[in-house]
Amino acid sequence: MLFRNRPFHFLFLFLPIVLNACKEKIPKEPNNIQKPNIVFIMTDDHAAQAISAYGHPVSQLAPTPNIDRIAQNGALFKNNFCTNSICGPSRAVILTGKFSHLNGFRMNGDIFDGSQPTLPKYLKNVGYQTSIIGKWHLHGKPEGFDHWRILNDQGNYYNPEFITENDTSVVEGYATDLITGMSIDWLKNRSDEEKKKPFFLMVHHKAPHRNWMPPIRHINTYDSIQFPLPKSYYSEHEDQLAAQHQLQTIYKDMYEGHDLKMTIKKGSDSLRHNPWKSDFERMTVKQRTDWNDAYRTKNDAFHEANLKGKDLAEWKGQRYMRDYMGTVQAVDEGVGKILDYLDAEGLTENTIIVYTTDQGFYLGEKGFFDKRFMYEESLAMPLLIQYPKNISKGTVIDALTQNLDFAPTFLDYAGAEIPEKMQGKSLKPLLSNPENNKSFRNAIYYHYYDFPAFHMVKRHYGIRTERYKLIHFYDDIDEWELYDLKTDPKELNNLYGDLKYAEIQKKLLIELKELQKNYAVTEEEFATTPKAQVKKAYENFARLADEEPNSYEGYQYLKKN
Ligand code: SGN
Ligand code: CA
Repeated sequence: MLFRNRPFHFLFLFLPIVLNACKEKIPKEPNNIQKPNIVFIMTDDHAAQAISAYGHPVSQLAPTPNIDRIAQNGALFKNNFCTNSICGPSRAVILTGKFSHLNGFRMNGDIFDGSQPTLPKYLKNVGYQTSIIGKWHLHGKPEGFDHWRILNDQGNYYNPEFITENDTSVVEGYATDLITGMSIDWLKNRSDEEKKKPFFLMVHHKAPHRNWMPPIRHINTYDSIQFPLPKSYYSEHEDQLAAQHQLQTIYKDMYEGHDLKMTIKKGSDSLRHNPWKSDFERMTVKQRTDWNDAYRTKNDAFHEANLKGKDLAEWKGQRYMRDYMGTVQAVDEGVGKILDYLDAEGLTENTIIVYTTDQGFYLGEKGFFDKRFMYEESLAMPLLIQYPKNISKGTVIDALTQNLDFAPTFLDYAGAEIPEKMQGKSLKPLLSNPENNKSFRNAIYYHYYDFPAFHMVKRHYGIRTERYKLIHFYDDIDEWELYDLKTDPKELNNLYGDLKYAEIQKKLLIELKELQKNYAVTEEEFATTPKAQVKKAYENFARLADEEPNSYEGYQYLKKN
């Protein structure tokens, strides 16, 4: 597990760690207003394209009626974005209200400095009872929580290990159902004394993260659905050098056993390339039998069909979508259970309920799975919030918002002071009056660092305004990309250097510099990786794929270079 999540951790020791955040003081405040409870439900890698409230065609074939309830009862954010599209960093931004370069957690594998002021600590100080259940992934013990029960590292879909203050133990069951159950139990078991306090509960699912293992009850749910694959499924990434070098193309880089659950031959349940066996070996005999029974017929049909070329690539896309949507279904059911519980207990009126995910995700756009790029699908972060006291039903927010804004928002609702060092803005004024959309924010800033690492997406930073996006890939290569999201929403046409856009390009560059200045980004943030290390990383991935001729992570790149 360690290797999977931090394969090149040792490469980054040269990066400076910014720890100035620790100096801040957390103010004490009187608890004199009726503070709302907060239930913050966050999944891992849930694309907006797979939430029916967002209206994407794919999601209409696999609707999420319970998640949608939150948008119906409250607000849906159409332009919410992360600052750094990867798990740990997004979580660190949410906890601190600061960009990665100030909270010190730039990429997976970093260690979160838990001594710095965080949202749960601030909330605790104004009288909240705080709890986190599920994925943590920041390494080290959660601080500022009265109660925590976290998944070990990335966590597993079946019979995951949970860590508490006292021990680490395997809990039998399906992760999404377990996390939902534990969250409701925590709410139920609050003592009378505790019930006098408002609560802040973070429900953090593993799903729908790779390797997309649905609960048994949903393995076959979408078998008869043909999901439309994006037009860009076979994109060759013209004028997009970093995209040409990535290793997250569904039909090239997915492991056929581990990711796609393909078997070695007809009649067999043995998986093809499966470098991380523990995901399957940890199942009970009964789970494994039910699992095999659910996949066998469709795997055998695949062998019968003897698909090649594009037919095979499309089959892989369908298998991916069906498994992904199966994991999403369990999340949606879990959200429904939590909403029902709050309704039944009469808690809905005074509870802010949030549904979000740590960053966006690709469902075949540009051929991709995973995230990391500043392109729309992975930059976007679904966000739905209900709070009947303050948010009108069916509110739609168009303003440019970010995960950076979550902590200030909750503190604002809790009646606490928003610390000056937090870099986000409270969303409360937007939620109570969406007319404030226009003046909220002109542009957002983004910076991704996790290279070389899984999927080999090069470091980059950039700016996105309502209409344009400018990106600079500065590590290993030195390439700029410019998109006009109005004429090219799928970002297939890189306009950088196009004379017609010269003025816009110039203006964006100035705005980008301005953002960096305002957000206190220093030169140190643009460290690059020595070529030899990059090469070694590609070789490493090629070796991983070597065991299987049909999946060739790393090969495409090595052939070209
Ligand atoms: C694992 C996944 C990668 C994924 C990273 C980061 N491989 O390493 O595909 O990009 O996590 O994901 S897996 O086969 O081990 O699942 S993150 O959400 O934690 O940032
Ligand atoms: Ca994630």
